[in-house]
Amino acid sequence: MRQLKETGLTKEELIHAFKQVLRGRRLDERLWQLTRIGKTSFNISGQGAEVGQVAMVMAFQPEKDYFLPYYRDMTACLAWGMSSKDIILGSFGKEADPSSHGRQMPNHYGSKAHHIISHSSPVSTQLNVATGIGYAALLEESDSVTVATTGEGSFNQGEVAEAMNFAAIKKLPIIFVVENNLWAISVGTEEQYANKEMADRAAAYGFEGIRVDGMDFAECYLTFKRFVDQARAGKGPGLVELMVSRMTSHSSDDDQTIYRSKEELEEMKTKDPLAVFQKQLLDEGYLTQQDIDAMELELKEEINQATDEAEQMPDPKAADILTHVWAEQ
Ligand SMILES: Cc1ncc(C[n+]2csc(CCOP(=O)(O)OP(=O)(O)O)c2C)c(N)n1
Repeated sequence: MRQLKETGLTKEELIHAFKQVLRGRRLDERLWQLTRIGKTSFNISGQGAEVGQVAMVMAFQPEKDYFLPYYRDMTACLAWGMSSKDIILGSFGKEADPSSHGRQMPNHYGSKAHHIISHSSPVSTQLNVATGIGYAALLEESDSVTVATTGEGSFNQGEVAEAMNFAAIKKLPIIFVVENNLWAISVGTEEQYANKEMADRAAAYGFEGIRVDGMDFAECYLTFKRFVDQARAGKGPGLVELMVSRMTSHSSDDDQTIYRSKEELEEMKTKDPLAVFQKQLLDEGYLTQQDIDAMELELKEEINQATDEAEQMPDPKAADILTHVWAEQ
């Protein structure tokens, strides 16, 4: 694993990165609790992908770049600028939910203020929208870069080929990201694809693809930084395959112990990216256990307050259900 000093990031930036990872994990745990006690209807979780997601976001400039996340990207959306309360408002489906004012399913993150574009439920369609945004950047001579994420199962959708091909032809400033957690609901990789790596597919379109270990913060950050710099300089798209794990069931509606072996689930616990990143920061002298305890306390208070405030906000009115669904003319 690469050392954190290789990133060139300051101590403050690395501590900030860890806090975003921890915030993502603790907030997701809260979202699960809310489904279990019947206060919310659904959760789909990015536990096991947080370190790769934060490293990815730190290579972009959220004030000018565009992010098209998929449903496991809560931690990435927090790192991009959304707040814990923004996320919980979406889980409760409140009118103040910035993603869709409670019209969409939870976990379909969006925030106009933050250049985060909410995705449709048919998987991977956000990649084509990203290509459109990248094409607009080219026509407008803007130096913004667009990033779109998806899962490895979803990466087999036909429209992904169209998005990547057009992006390559026009040398669009887009980073395509596959978060490969080895499972598409209950379907393992041997039934999803026959090529070795998802990253290999980029070469077929004429651009570079690379696979990175989503537990290695420095490697992820430096890879994204290189791709983003290239894209911003007009050198075209890149593909990053982030190897992550799915530490939970697919969603709050299934039970992964039915289709994953006990051994696999036990082994995964030893590869928790939060624990790995925390240990690295302790070992390399960026944090003490005391710092982490204080951060835990602060996040607990933040998440408790965000939950209470979000729960008390008004629900959407039935009579207004068709507003915010289409663009106003
Ligand atoms: C076009 C389409 N087909 C099927 C589904 C149902 N579906 C939702 S998530 C999912 C699995 C996606 O797996 P993967 O891309 O590996 O992402 P992961 O959930 O593992 O992160 C499926 C089949 C859908 N939403 N859209």
